[in-house]
Amino acid sequence: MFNLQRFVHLRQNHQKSFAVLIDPDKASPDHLAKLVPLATEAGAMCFFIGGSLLSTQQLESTLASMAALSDLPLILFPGSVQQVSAQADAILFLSLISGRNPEFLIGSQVIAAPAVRAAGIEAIPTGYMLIDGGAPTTASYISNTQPLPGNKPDIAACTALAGEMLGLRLLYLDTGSGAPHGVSTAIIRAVKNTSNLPLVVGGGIRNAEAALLAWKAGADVVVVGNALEEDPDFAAALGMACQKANASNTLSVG
Ligand code: 1GP
Repeated sequence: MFNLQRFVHLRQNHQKSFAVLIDPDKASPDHLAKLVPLATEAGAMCFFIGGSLLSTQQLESTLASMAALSDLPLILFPGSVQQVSAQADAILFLSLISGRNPEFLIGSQVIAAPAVRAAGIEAIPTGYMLIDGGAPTTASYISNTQPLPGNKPDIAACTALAGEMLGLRLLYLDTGSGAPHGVSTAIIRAVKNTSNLPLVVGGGIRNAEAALLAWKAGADVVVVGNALEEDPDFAAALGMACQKANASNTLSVG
């Protein structure tokens, strides 16, 4: 199944899942050897790999190590045009629709498109929305964009709808890696009620309760990076929380 279809399938079937974000700068071989099998075992749907600012040249070696440790899809989550690799299965082909910086709306995509085609990987057209999570993040600083206000669900909903009308296929709401707060449930709910696209939510999710709140508000996929960098064993708790979310969903849907 193509990777986009896996996200669509979750949304259509009211199922929840999670993705693990790997920042190649922080991914030592020892860390990967611990986290990747734990996340796979815990039921993660895929790995996202990338970062707003990569200061080492470890993307290729990280992908190679991960492919040897897990059969889960490796999906690039690029912070720049350099983060394209044929070793990945797919790339979130992001347009930063919360911002007004043309480089991240279309400029970088023009430069990266031939590299993605040459790599032969699936491009998943993704409306990426940075939401204010209580402090500036590397993502907002590097992209030179202002995040959407954290308390304006209506702006988030209209932005998501515009992204859908422009033909994007996936929405990603993100307060940015390490943000003090995650995306508010009001924003998740507003976007979910407005758009039919699969909904990915990340940034600042540090425990199972926060993940459950995001799923309950409407996230189809929750992304966790920092919390698993600090404690790979959190993967098991996240997997159990996801099973719980799916069980209660089945009850409410059925
Ligand atoms: C960031 O959504 C991801 O782009 C994950 O954020 O590292 O805060 O979990 P954290």
